[in-house]
Formats: sequence, structure tokens, C-alpha cells
Amino acid sequence: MSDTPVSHPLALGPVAPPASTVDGFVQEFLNNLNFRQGVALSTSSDNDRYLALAETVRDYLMARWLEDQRRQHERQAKGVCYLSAEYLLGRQLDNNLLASGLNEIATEALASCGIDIDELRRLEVEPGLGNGGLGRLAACFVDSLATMSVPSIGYGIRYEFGIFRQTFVEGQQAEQPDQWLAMGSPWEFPHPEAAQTISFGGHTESYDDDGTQRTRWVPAWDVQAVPYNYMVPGYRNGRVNTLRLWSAEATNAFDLRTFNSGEYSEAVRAQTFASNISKVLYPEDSTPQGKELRLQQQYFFVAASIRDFLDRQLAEGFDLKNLPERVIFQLNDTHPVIAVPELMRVLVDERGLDWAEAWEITRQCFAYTCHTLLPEALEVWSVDLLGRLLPRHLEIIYRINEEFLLSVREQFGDDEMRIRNMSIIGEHPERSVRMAYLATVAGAKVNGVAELHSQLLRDKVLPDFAEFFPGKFTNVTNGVTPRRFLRLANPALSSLISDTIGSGWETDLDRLKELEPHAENPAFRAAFAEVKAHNKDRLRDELMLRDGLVVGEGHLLDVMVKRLHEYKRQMLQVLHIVTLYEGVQSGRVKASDITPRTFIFGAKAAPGYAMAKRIIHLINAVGSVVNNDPRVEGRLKVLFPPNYNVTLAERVIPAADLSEQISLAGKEASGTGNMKFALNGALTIGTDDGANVEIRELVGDDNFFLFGMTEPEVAALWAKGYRPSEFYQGNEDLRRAMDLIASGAFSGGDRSTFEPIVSNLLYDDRFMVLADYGSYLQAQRTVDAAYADQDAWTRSAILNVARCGFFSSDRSMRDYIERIWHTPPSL
Ligand code: GLS
Repeated sequence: MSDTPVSHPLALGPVAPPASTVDGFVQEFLNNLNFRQGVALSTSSDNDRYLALAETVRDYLMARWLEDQRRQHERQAKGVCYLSAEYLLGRQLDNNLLASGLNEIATEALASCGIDIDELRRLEVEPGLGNGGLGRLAACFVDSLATMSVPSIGYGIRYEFGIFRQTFVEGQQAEQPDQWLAMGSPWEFPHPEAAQTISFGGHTESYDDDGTQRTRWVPAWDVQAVPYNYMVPGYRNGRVNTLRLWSAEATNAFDLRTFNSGEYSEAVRAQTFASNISKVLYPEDSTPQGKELRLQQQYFFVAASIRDFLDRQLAEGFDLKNLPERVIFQLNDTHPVIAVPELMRVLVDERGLDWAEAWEITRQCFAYTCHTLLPEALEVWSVDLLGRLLPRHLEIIYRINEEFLLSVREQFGDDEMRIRNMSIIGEHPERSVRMAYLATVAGAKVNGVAELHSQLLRDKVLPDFAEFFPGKFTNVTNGVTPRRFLRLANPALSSLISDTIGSGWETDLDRLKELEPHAENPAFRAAFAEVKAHNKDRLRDELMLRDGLVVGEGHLLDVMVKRLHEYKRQMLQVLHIVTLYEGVQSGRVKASDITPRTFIFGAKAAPGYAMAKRIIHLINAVGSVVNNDPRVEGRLKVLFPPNYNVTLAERVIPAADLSEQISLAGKEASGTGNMKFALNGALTIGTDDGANVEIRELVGDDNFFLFGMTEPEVAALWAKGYRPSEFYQGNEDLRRAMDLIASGAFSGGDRSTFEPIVSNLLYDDRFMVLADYGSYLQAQRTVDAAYADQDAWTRSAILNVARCGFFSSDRSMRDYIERIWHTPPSL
């Protein structure tokens, strides 16, 4: 910081924001257009205008942001560092206009310049720096933390390419790079002066430090981590928190000596290699691949974040023994868990603390959230790889493990089986570090993300740890931000709610309960139904404009949007559609007897996940047959808009009648889409899985279509021996549907195209699609019957909204504060 004496009075504090008037906004907008974009209004492109608008909104938030940074620094209160490899932010402009209360002023200001603000809104490319639920959850959490004025900072990675852009080529997924930065990124502030050097590779050595034997790491190569700051404005509370994302850059532009010897490409090679670290988001959701670059990414961002926090956020001379009073690092899944040995290394090797002291600090400074139950999603790193990339960290992990296993022996005796099961180092199929175990040993608390998930985590995934660390395990059920997913996404419903119960529910979502008595009021039901119809019209327009897709008029909108994964069971829905279609095309069912439905899918498959990609192909193939068969009389439509993302979610969710949450019980940790739909008045058809359980408890059995086996039933069927072909044989509808797919009816007569899907279901079916088909079909028939009584349906939809206030991410934050963080509730 500079110590230049300040003489001008204006320079003493943050500058005042521009006047919050239409004129003030116009002036700031034109200033930005002229002085930053370097164009006159008359010659400006839409992109210039969008950038100038974004900059203007930023300018309004700036004074508050600077003030909050100062305040957080001065107060030195305990804060949260949220460490997440993913933030699926969604568009920023709308959110920031909403948070700052500038929406109307901005709309009017732009109109007075002859600009339709909605056209500029559409230009924003959302930062897709996450895969799905986990990344979106992190974005909801930082929104809530800002809105609740909790001292906090989010740390992550600024991927140059986020989640790929999905297109369909002859019904099959193709992936294009996500060039979200191509047209400029007005929401970020690079701070090269705050860059950190992050090292990799090399070896360790011991040395004598004034009579004490110490170890140091002699790395082989390094990169620069350059922070980019993003504003995270609270909802109309004058607060702006920070999200700090790291970008990798070469330490030197190139190696001058090699360059001078004439080898240009060799001179830049190492540098290109370094900047690759933050180049691209790994597109696997729930099934990480143990790739070296991914470990580099993980270490890169947590090492930079920890150092940033210690160097920049703590007051000078801060005694690190008091670190647990200043910070809790929340580990969003295992991706940032390498932070544990990194903090140990910094404390012991760099700051000279002894091991025991450092461990005492470390184990109070971390908490770990687990987001999965799938065994293949629990990250492990081979000892070989970890030792090559981070040799000192591997030594530290070994020592943590040694001491931990010693304490296990003390408690349980020499129970070698148990010791092997609990070791942070696994031996099969290769020697590797189990990151979830490391996080559990180091974390002050470990939480699952819904009641059922937390219980299964305790009892089935980590039972030995739960016994060894009583009190360490807890639950925090996920939540979603009502600002983005209700107020922004569903303006019509938001107005109806505010007209009915007044405003303020946006930050106190339990108030939605006040809607409950209105469910009995016919006039309110009519108004609610009108909102839903309006949202369907908006979606119809959007899908037509975006993809040329036609939503059926007067149809039940049946929506399944989420990553394509076998455990989520998009195949159940496909079989349902094929069953309906088979009835009509075989002449057994009259089209006019079918409830008109439009099925909407949105799903990306990991590029290397062949079965998931085949299922996408099948959905598109079924769609093109069903949508074009005149016998169906337009009563069934299957739509699959490509590139499902946050922006599309904001349109689809408010329009839905039916929300498909149909994973095999015990597989979906929580789900958060399920909450968004219920809050927007869709009824759920779902299994007893993840947060569905809590949704059903809250909205009531009458307002939820439950089907399928429970988790204990699933376990029992596995134990007994699951033979999917028996279900195929035993259910005529199922047989007909599967046979129709196998016959080539959806692949131009070619029986081989979808054969792998059919045989996978018949002979393997890990996620028990066939076992749950009968009960799913039954539940869908109940849906049809219920939809026939529109008024009763609307009543149920209203009760869903009224009873889902619990699922605000503000409540999740309160739970984290109370059960895990113990931070002051507000700044
Ligand atoms: C996930 C789970 O699969 C979801 O059930 C959960 O809602 C989400 C947030 O907790 O985390 N885990 C994961 O790896 N991706 C997810 O979406």
C-alpha cells in the first residue's frame, strides 16, 4: 500500500457512486461508452452497449464494494473462505441490477437512449465455470452470504473455457469450446500485482536450521496465479462481497536464453504449459477422472487462496496460532482437499511452527462437505502422481495418516481390518490417497447435503469414521437462492406473491407460508394459474426463438433438466414416452385418450461418457419419430433444447407443471433442481431420494407423486440378486417399449444403434430402471388423473410454493453458521 500523503478531500474515501436517477444513469452509461469502449452512441455496436451498461452497473456497486473490502479488513472478524473448484454463476447483469435496485432506472435510462435493455441482456454469455448442481450450489451460497452480510470470500478458478457448449449433430451430442471471454468480460477485475507464485514437482530435502532438523521443498517449476475479482452484491443491503478466481500465467513470458539460441517454440513451450492449468473446466460431474492436470488445478487454486488469505487478509503481525478464530476454510467436496497438507506445509516449513501446533490449528480451520454417494466419485490420487507433483505434500499426508492410525489403534486395538479400511492411503487397485478420508480426518466437521445423504454418509460410506469421531458428522440440507430462482426467473409469480403477502419474502423465504391460506381462495388460484400460463408462453417464445422448437399449446409441461447420468435415470422417462407412443402406433390406445404432454429434456453428458451420449441420441431419436407421427395428433411432444445452462433454467423452471426427480434411491446426494421447481409451483414426481424426501415431508404426500423403491429396498434387492430381465418378462408395457426401441423403430430400422442401451438395461441395469418402471408408470397415470382437475392441481402447486421456504440457501447458510462455522452472523 502506498504511503503518499493524501491532500485532496475527495481522495480520502471511496468515491461516491453516480446519482441513482435516470439522468445519472444515462450520463454514466454514455461516459462508459465513450471513454471505456471508445465509441459514440450513434456508432456503437450492441456489444459496446452491453459492455458499457455492465460497466455502469458496476460503477454503482463500486463504492460499496470498496467499503466492504475495507471493513472486512479492519474488523478482522472470523470469516468463511469458501473453496470451490466450480462456480456456475449464470448471467451477472440481471442479478446485479436486481441486487442494486437499479432495474427500473436502467431500463428507463437506456430507453431514453433508444436502446431496449432486453436486447442487451440477451448478449451476455454466462460464465459456465461449473458442471451442474455442485457449482451452482456454490454460486447460490456466495449470493446468500453477501445478502446476509456474512464476512466471507469465495475462492476458485477462472477457467478460460467453462463447461462446453453442446450442439446436436444428427441427434448426437457434439461439444464446442465455451468462449465466454471472447467478447470481453466486464464483471471481472484482474489484479496482477496480487499474483502468487505456485510451485510444483522437484524434491524435498532436510536441513539444519539453527540446531533444528527441518524439511524443505525444492520445487522444479512454477506458475503465476493471477487473481480476478468479481463482485457479489447482496440483495439490496448495500453489501458487496468478493469472489476471487485464479488464472494461471507463465512466470516469465519465455525463456530468453533459449530464445536467443534461436529455438523460439522451445522457449515458449514451458510457458504455454503453465498457463494450461486454468485453461479448461473438466466436464465430468460426479465422476472425476484422476488426471494430472486436474490435480494441478486443485493445488494451484487452493495454494494461491491460502497464501492470499494469510498474506493479504490478515492484519500485519497476526499470530497464526489464532488462525481458527479468524477463518474457516469450507471444502466444497474433495476437489480442494489438498489445501490441508498445504496449510500444514506453510505453517511448519515456512512459518516455523512445530508439527503438533500446526496440526492443532489446521484441524480447526477446515470443514468438509461431501456431495456424493457414488463410490466412483470419491476422489483418489495415486501416490505416484501426487509424489511427483507435490512431494512435500505426500510426506505430510503420510505423517497425518501415521498419527491418525496410531490414535485409531489406541481406541480400537490392533484391528488390522479396521486400520486398513480407515487408512488415508488405500492399497487397491493401486497405492493412492483417499481425499475424502483426508478431509474427514482433518475437518472440524463433515456434512452431507440432505438428511438422507448425511445419514447414508455416516452409516454406509464412512461408518468407521463416524464411530471414531462422534459429533463430527452433521447435515446441512442444500438450498437455492430465491433471488435468482424466484424473483429474477419468475417475475410474474414474484409480483403475485408480493401483492398477496407484501415484499420482504426474498430475504425471508419462510414467509411464503403466508400464501397457504390463499390456496383455498378461487380468485388467487385463478391468478396463480394465469401466472403459470404466462410463464409457459414465455418459454414457448424462447424455445422458438432459441432453437425453433414448438411447445404444445395447452400441454402439461413435463420437465427433466439435469446432467445426463445413468443414476439420474433419464431412461425411465424415455421408457414412459415410448410406452405412450407404442400404445398409439400399435392402435391399442386412441391418441385422443392421452393427456397432451410436452416433455422437455435438458442435459449435457461428459464427453467421455459413452452410455450417457447414447441416451442423448435416443431421446433425440424418439423425439423426431414421436413429434412427426401424425397418429399422435400432436398430443405428445419431446423437446430437447441443446446446451442447457443457468440461463435456460431460468426460463424452463417457472413454466414447468411436472418436475422429474427420478434417481435411484440412495444415489442423488441432494439435488437442487428439485427445490427450484417446487418453489416455482411445479409438482414433483420423484423417488425417496436426496432432498426429495424433505420436499415431500414439507409439501405433503397429496402434493407429490412418489414412486419407486426406498433405499433399504434397493439394498435388499441387490443383496438378493437383481435380475433386470425378470422385470422385463413380468411387465407387458415394459416389454413392448423395450422391444420397440430394440426393433430399430427410432433408428431408421437399424437395430444396432440403440442395442447397447437395451442390453445394458436387460443384463446389467446398475441403477434399477427396470425394477422401478412399473411403479413409475403407475405414478405417471396418477399424474394424468390429477392434471385433469386443473383447479386441484393449481391448489397443490400453490401449496408447493408456500411450503418450500425452507429451501432458501439463506437457511443453508444459517445452518452452516450454527453447526459448522460459528462465524458472527453479520458484518
Ligand atoms: C452433486 C450431487 O450430485 C447433487 O445431488 C447435489 O445436489 C450437488 C450439490 O450438493 O452436488 N455432487 C456432484 O458431484 N455434483 C452434484 O451436482
